[in-house]
This record gives sequence, C-alpha cells and structure tokens, in this order.
Amino acid sequence: MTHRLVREMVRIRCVEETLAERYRDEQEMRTPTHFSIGQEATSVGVCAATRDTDVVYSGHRSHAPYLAMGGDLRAMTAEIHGRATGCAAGRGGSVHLVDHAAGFGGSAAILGEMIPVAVGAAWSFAMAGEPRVAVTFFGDGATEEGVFAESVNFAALHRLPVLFVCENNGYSIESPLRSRQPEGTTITDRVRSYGVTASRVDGNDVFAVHCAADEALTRCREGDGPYFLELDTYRWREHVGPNWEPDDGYRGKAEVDSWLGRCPIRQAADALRDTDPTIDRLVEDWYGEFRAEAAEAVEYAKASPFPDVADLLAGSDERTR
Ligand SMILES: Cc1ncc(C[n+]2csc(CCOP(=O)(O)OP(=O)(O)O)c2C)c(N)n1
Repeated sequence: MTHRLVREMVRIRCVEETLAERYRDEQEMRTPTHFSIGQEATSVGVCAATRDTDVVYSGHRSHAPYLAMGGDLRAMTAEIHGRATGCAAGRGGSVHLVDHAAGFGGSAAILGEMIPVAVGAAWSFAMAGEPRVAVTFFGDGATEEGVFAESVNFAALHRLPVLFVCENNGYSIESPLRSRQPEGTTITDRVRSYGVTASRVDGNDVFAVHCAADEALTRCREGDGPYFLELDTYRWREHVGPNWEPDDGYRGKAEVDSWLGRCPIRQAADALRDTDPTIDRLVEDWYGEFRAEAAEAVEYAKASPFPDVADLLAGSDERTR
C-alpha cells in the first residue's frame, strides 16, 4: 500500500503539471482549472481507503479526487478540452467531472454544492441498510457556506454514513483563514459542536491521511454516524489557472517556500527510504511513465471531436425547455 500511495500522488502530479503546461502553451483548454498540485496526499490518502461501493464527491478542485478514485484519465482530459468524448460530454469542463463506474459521483463549482448531495447519498445508503459511505471533499472556504452547517447537522441527527473531508489550504481564493474566522476557533472544533467525531491531520503526510481515513470510513460503515477530517495542506499554484504566483503576492515568498519544502511526494519518499533504498529510482521511473501517459491523454483529447451543436440539449429534461 505504501508504494501505491506514492505512485498515485506522482501520477496526479504528472497529469496536472502536464495540463498546466499545455494550458498556457496551447490555449486549447477553455475552462477554469483548479489544480491540486501540492495537495495530492489528501485525495490519494482518503480515496485509497474507500471500497468499490463507496461514492466520492468534490467541489471545484476536482482532478485529484477524480483520478485518485480511478476516474478515466482520457475522459477527464477530453472534458477539460471540451470534447464530445469527455466524461460530461464536453459540456462541463474541469469543474464538472464524473465517473460513476469508478465511484466518483460528481464535482461542481458552486461552493458547498456537493456537500448536501453526499449527505443525500449517505441517507439513501442508510435507508437501504447498505454498508456504503459517501465521501465529500471541499475546502476551508466551503465550511463558511450555510449549507455546510445544515448538512453536518442533518448528517449528525440521522447518524448518516458520510465522511466530510476538508482540505484546509488556508485560503479562500486570496483570503486567509485568519481574516475569515474568529481567532482561537478551528473548523474541527466547530464541527465537534454538532456532536460529530472529528480529527485534524497533517494533510501532506499521505500515510497519516490514509490511516485516519481508514478509521473514519470504518466508523461510518459500522453505523457510528458521520465523521469529519480536517487535512492541513497547501496549494502551490494560483487559485485558478496554471501559473505560479508572484513572490510578492498575498501569501508571501517565505510562506510559499516553507510549504514547497513539505512536498507530499518527497516527504513520503523520505519516510520510505530506510526500508526501501530503491524508492528514489522508483519515483523517477513513475514520473517518466505518467508524463508519457498524460501526454498521450492530451493527444487523445485533441484528436476527439467537439460536441455537435445539434446535440446541445440532449439529456436535458424535455419539460423544462
Ligand atoms: C456560492 C459561491 N460563492 C463564491 C464562489 C466563488 N469561489 C470559487 S472558489 C472559492 C474559494 C474556495 O475556497 P475553498 O473552499 O477553501 O477551496 P480552495 O479553492 O481553497 O480549494 C470561491 C469563493 C463560488 N464558486 N460559489
């Protein structure tokens, strides 16, 4: 499992770095893209602990959880290129990924929107008596949406099998947490006040995340009600788009540098080196393998047709046209 976790993080890093580079150079992707570069350990650690019957939802920062669940890479890349072969038929772009076969129930860009959807899915699992868990990924900013409070309360009240995963990267676009939430409070403590079990973990430590998620999912599955995981991490690039931010931006060079020094892939390799001296060569090989896979997916996307205008309303509800 340890090697699988590192390998998955390298794969996601390669896909996103390839997309970021091509986004800038080729101007073929006409969709906002929110990269998880630097945050890979959260998605990989949590999703590796899910079972085939669980379902994962996410917000706008969706590539990493989609891929970590085994979502189809070609279909995601085609979606980001707006092509008919995309996972949302080329109509949704980067923020509307879906792959039901892989257990990725969907992502959406309205902040907090998918949180109650996950709670609804968990409610259906509970009513059917199925040992399944719904998992929902969101950022610290989304916890300030009213629907988050309603969802946590409802899930607690009905003891629903839902795992709330907050990827706390410290910012909502350019607003730091300290300017948005009262001093001395934490998101985890706020959630505990609903009677929900919650824990806070280093979100750049993939092994710690995996371990915490495994315990959380087990408790949800055994009927203990919802669980909340706050994972501290950091986004390396700008909020939306492929670029690095200027050194004198809202985060400051010293802060960014300190988090660059805590790369989740490098940290995981460091932790494994004593027991596996070949880890660095393996990681290097994985970078090669997945850069090639990502490049191939982009070529597939660009060779795919755009959706036909005649099909624009296909799949929409006849009654609402
Ligand atoms: C209801 C709503 N309000 C505002 C926005 C604009 N918006 C998009 S992303 C974002 C910040 C999200 O921050 P966070 O939830 O911490 O996630 P992160 O981007 O840091 O991963 C905002 C305010 C939105 N998409 N939806």
